[in-house]
Amino acid sequence: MTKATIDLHNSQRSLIERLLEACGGSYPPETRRKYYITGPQWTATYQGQALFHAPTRESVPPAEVMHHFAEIGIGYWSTHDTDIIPTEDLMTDRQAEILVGLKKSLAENELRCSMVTCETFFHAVWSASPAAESPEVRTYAAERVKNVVRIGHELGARFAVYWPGTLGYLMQGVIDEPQTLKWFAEILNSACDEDIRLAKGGAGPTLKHCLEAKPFEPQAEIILPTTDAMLGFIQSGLLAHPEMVGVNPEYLHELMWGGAPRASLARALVAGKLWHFDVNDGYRLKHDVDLPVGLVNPLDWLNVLILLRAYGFNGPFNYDFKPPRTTSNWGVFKVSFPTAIDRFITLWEMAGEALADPVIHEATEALKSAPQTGATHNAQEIFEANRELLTLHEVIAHRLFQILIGVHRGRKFFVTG
Ligand code: 3MF
Ligand code: MG
Ligand code: MG
Repeated sequence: MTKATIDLHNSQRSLIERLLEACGGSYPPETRRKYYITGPQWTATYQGQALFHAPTRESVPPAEVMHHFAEIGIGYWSTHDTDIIPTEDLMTDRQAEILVGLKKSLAENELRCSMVTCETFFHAVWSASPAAESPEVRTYAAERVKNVVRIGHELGARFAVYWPGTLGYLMQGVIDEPQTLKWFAEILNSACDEDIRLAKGGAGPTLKHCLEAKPFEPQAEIILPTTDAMLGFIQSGLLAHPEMVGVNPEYLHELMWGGAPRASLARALVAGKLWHFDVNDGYRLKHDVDLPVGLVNPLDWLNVLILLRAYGFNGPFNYDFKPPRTTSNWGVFKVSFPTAIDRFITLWEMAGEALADPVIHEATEALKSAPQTGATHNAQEIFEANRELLTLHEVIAHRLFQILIGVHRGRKFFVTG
């Protein structure tokens, strides 16, 4: 880069810093660190590439990512095996050396590794999925997930996540779906068995193994497309250790099939399987844009966090988003991560305010103590007894909007003319 370009970039950065300062509302790193927020290596190093998009950024090595996370106030780091170890070095002595270096960087930055995940979608070996017809591919897949479990213990992680994005097909009828599910279960069973073996050998408690669903992409049709499908799969009888396996829903993945994320989360909660949550934002029935949290559906996000707070889920919130490709490398750490975290914290605190809000509280209680007619066989009479009370649903929805825009804290709009 020429000196002129460097000067230009510096003056553009000053402008962005000044405008961000003018926005206000940012939290200090100590505050951010109080939330169970995990920063993925792959989010930080995402280069802006896509099927029709060339990269716009440089990749960022783990030690540098950790340094930025520490500065921002992100307390936890998550990673795929291949984000940190090239495929050809996995399960070799080189892997052990890399892990020593990573542990050092984690310690230097006072960061903890929360989650490890196995890349079973990118490399050509997965072109027919990890649960492919070829026995050797499946054996390799089992070795890879076992290795991820070992890496998890080595780095002190508590969670392992599996996103079987290639478990599906582009062309109808070419794979045997029930057989694929059985093969996939065998791979997960290997991971759990390895985990039990390590735990018995003194490696500490077993990890929480979490399945992540996405309805399409990279396959056209996915065999386990939703969090509900994952919950069904966990109880299918195919898993040797269903108690070790839960789910990692991703906010946008539920919207992509047209679901309501809050309802999907509720179903995982009542099943006792909501263990991990990928946070981001995007549009219903469209592709996986992975936008930063709260930029598309802030009201829905407020409601999601109300649900999670009400039912005691407080993380990990894994920042599985893609910093927009218009954002620079510098911007990823100066703007993308901090603003996404600050919006999350604000929404989380607002969710607390909603739960304590006297209007919502009184409305909810009133609905629950509706007049009882005793006419258990008379539909019309029961309905009439509630007729006016049910208007409260709209009052609650209105109040939630007011909380989102701060009316409950005295914010006023003066419309003139
Ligand atoms: C793809 C995803 C993945 C998974 C990751 C964790 C790259 O849409 O969401 O992110 O979250 O593989 O297992
Ligand atoms: Mg996604
Ligand atoms: Mg995800």
